Amino acid sequence: MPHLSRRDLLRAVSLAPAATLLAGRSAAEPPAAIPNASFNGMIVRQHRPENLEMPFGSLADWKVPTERFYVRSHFAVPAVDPKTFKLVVEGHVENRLELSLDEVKKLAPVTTPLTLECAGNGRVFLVPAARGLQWGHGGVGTADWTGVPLAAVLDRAKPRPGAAEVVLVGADRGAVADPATPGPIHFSFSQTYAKARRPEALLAWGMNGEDLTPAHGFPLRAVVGGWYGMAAVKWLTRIVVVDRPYGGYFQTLDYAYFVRPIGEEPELVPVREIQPKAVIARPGLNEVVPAGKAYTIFGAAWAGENKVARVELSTDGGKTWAAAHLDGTQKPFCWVLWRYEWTAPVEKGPVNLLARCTDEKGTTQPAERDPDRRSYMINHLIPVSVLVR
Ligand SMILES: Nc1nc2c(c(=O)[nH]1)N[C@H]1C(S)=C(S)[C@@H](COP(=O)(O)O)O[C@H]1N2
Ligand SMILES: [Mo]
Repeated sequence: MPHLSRRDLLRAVSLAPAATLLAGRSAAEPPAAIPNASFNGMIVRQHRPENLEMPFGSLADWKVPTERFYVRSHFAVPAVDPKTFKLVVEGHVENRLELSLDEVKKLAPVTTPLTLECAGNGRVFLVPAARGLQWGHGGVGTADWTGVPLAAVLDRAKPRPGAAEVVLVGADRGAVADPATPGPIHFSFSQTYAKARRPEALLAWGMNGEDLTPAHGFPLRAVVGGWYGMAAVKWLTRIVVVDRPYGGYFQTLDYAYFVRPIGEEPELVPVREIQPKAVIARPGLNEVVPAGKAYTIFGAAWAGENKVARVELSTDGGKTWAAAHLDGTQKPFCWVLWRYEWTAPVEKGPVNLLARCTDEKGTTQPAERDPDRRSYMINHLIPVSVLVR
């Protein structure tokens, strides 16, 4: 199995910007060399099933090309034949449906960019270490999605009064060891009925202008703008409308976190809305930055269902903050690229950089990790230490 150690990778992504800097180019340009051609420079977090991360230091454009878009799959990719494909819509509905792929595609298609982030993105930074795939910052990406609003399919199925949630079921299946399932189960996750009716809840067959690839859910998947990735069920073949909260494995025993209703015991609820977060793409960890010289700090920020109101940078480990410049492309449910023109100090030594995102509602990133979030929704401030030399 092709293998790239974390250290090799950090070296590859951190040396390249330094080299471009010396050549007089902006540090905001991506590293020229992509390591490990067989996986297109992706970090292999797991080989089977395939789980791939985009090295965040290679972030180049607002849209991530499909072959650079992270892959998060719990089970092997199922074979779904587009010719015999049926999307079944059932449960708490008047009209049980069985739609062919062509019938789905005929329902008022739209193309829109949406950012998808895995709820475990950034897990490698948790202290103490948490179970699960050890994602760095690259379990996130923005792509164009072509599909139909889930609401259009629901309308045809005519949900009955009292519809509470919409369960999406993938064709993939397997047994999970920890905590153990009673046998093989399908991947499934629900949306609230209100979210399922919103225009950013899509059933997509296209990604970046082409058919979905097998890894990203061919032939049909959900993409749910503003919600963490686990709601974006791939290889979608079944939709079940239910009249009560869904108790599926993945949203009770897996992607769930604690809330504390006042005066009550901590209670597990499903992970849903993406939290605000800014991530520095360049410089990379331990990158050498020339003393007294200009350096463009560059990254992305996103805030789920809310707009990114501002991104701030601290070059003194969080004592003082200054506004970063937000790039022109700002769309609902999408990340925004940002840059900060920094003059590195003349004194040599390590410097801690921090980026912080605040959304339009005034919610900002927490300085400390909240353990009630278990191993999900990771958006506390994570410093990037660089060497000024
Ligand atoms: N059927 C199915 N859908 C799934 C998953 C899965 O394992 N099976 N993983 C989910 C998770 S946790 C994430 S983060 C996104 C990742 O989508 P991507 O692989 O296209 O980036 O798919 C979601 N949809
Ligand atoms: Mo995920």
